[in-house]
Amino acid sequence: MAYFMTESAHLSFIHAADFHLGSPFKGIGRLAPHAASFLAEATYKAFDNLINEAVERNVDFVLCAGDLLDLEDRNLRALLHLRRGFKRLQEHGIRVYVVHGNHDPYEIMSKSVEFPENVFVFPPRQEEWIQTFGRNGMPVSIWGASFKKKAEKRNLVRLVPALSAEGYKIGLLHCTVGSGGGHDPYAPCQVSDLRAGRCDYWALGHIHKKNVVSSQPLAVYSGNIQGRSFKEQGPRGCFVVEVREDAESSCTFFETCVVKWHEESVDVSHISTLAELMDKMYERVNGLRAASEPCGLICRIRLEGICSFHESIYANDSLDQLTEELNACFDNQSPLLLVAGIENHSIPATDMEKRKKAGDLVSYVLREADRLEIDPNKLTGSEGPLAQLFQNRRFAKFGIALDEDDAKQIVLAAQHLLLHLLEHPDK
Ligand SMILES: [Mn+2]
Repeated sequence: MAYFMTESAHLSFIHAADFHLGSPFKGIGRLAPHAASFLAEATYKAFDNLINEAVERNVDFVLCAGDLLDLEDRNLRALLHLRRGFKRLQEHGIRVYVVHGNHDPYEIMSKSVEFPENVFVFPPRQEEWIQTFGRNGMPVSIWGASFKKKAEKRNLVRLVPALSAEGYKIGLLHCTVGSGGGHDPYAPCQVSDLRAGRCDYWALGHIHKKNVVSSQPLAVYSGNIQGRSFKEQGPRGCFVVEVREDAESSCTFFETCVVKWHEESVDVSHISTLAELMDKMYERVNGLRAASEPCGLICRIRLEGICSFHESIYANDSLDQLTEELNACFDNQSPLLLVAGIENHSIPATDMEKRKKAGDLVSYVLREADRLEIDPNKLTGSEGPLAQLFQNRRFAKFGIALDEDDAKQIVLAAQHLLLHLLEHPDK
């Protein structure tokens, strides 16, 4: 396929970030060999897609906004693959500008790899703008600053050189704008800093979800090129930016990922058996698979609604067996389809209010559960029923906190399970 530059564009470049080359996928448990090998290649293939796109579009340069790989993994293949991709760009006369982030800090990266000559890596302190030109001779100035170490505390935006720069100005940074939404708040800054920062385009990395932080000037997170867990659902890729002679710019997203993560809700209200549920899930997953092609899909199913066959869901690890069966239906298919699990959030059809009034032991227990004070802090505190889980060091790493709604859901699910166990002690 050939791409043609918009006629009026005097400059075009790709902005990408957070490749995390070679890093593992999370939250999918044990995998069949074909799935495991496909996923082991996913970040590399997404990176190859990015390089192909740059070559086909014949852009002027590629901006890489940090976390190109996870140095913690000490993955030599990832380093070599990165260098090979950049060499391919060199063969096509495409320049590369790089800053390093918390996963590939400058101090370690600069000792680990020698990039080809078309690659310019911004050090942690860059005093001057780098001058270059677009294809039609349009002057461009680029400035960036790498993380020196993992925990970068500086507000890097404030380091923009005070000296004036020529032409279209680009800032390249790995940083946290605002609160960071759950990412480590390294290199913190505010939108107001970016606005004051004398750039026409801020190419940002670190936040994995694509986001246009500001439109005037343009400040953009391109997101990561390949999602690696259910926290990173949907399409992943980068932006191609085209700039007109009057410095007016447009940015277009394109996908690079080879597999997408997706959680699908299935309403069980109009289903009465596990076999019907199986058919409905198959149909739904098959539709999702077709829609995401040529990209693969890792999905998780969330059962919702009022369920008339709750008993069978609890019995004999039904959900694990349904998951296995679904995966068997799509086994060895290309592109990859993987059902990572089925989560039950449905409510049993039993009339709980009526059941609570029956006057027997079960109804007494259910009423006692109703009287529980639902305070998330008490549930997770040192005396609470979830204390052991929340004090576990490995669990604590995930930084999960319960709000009141979560606490209510947990108590409600416990009531349903309790009802099931008391009425069917043999299952
Ligand atoms: Mn980062």
